[in-house]
Amino acid sequence: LKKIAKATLVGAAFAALATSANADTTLRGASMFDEQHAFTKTLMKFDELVGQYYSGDVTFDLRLNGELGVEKDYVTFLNQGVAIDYTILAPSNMARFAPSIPLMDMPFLFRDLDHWNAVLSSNVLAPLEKELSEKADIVIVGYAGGGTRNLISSEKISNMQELAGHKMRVMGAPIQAQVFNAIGAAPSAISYNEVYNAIQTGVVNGLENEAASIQNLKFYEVAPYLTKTAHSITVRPIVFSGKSYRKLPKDLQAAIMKAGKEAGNYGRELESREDAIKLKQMADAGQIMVSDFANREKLLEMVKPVQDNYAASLNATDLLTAIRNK
Ligand code: MAV
Repeated sequence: LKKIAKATLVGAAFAALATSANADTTLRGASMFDEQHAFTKTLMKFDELVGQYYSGDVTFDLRLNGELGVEKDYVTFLNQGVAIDYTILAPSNMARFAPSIPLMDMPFLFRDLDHWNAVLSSNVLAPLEKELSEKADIVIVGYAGGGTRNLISSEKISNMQELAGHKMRVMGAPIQAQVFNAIGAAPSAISYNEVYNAIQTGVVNGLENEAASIQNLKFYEVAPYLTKTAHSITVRPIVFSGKSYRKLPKDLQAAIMKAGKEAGNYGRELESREDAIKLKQMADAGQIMVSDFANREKLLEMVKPVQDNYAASLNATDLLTAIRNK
């Protein structure tokens, strides 16, 4: 529990008279990870910056280690305006509420970090933000992420043959399953907090994830083979519940927007920089065995029509082209 920005001591008598806009506001956040993970550090930076930019009193209650569940739960909470006010979410975990939002984190969307950076520092994703706000009542206040997702499995996978029929967990958005189907794997959507067990019991033989989370949640214990498919560079919005946001004083809303953008930049720099370091730490510790994938270019080719169809089904072909052309 983190308390900051208690700048002034408000006397009891005054406090009783204070309007709700002046009264202390507590904002609750959630992270699936401990203090070491880039998402937690980003949310803590967000708290700190809001405290700095807002002249009133605001208290942050950031719950870690999945105490309040996983992203699939958080998205429901934010939509309903209960339990939490803010967090970081994978767009593919918001598909139920806004079907086009996973377009921003579908596999093989970004060529490299430069492309990813160019997209995130432009406003090309604005139409998706609008849809999320209208359909899910969730406000994007910044963009974190920057991890590169690879396959991680209990058996070695280094070519198309070994990938064929590979039972793997994917995030809940249909486009995720479609992409991994298209490259020959056998994906199933499983809740993130059940994945470790599902691998241990052989329900699936692996997942796809980025270094920070593989390390934090120790997925390597059950899936020590990491295959460098580098199929996604993560886009992870810092999100606020619209229902909570609208209740806040205008100057606190402004502080949140400013802090969100800056905390996002901080998080992206941090996670993208640490990605290779974390892979190396796990490899050096003998926790993962890293191999390249023989035909990465081929995967890209197989996936492109799936991306095109998905965008077309959302009337978002122009948007996809704009992202690709950044
Ligand atoms: C990683 O922990 C993060 O990218 C997180 O945002 C995702 O929800 C999670 O993977 C996942 O695969 O569900």
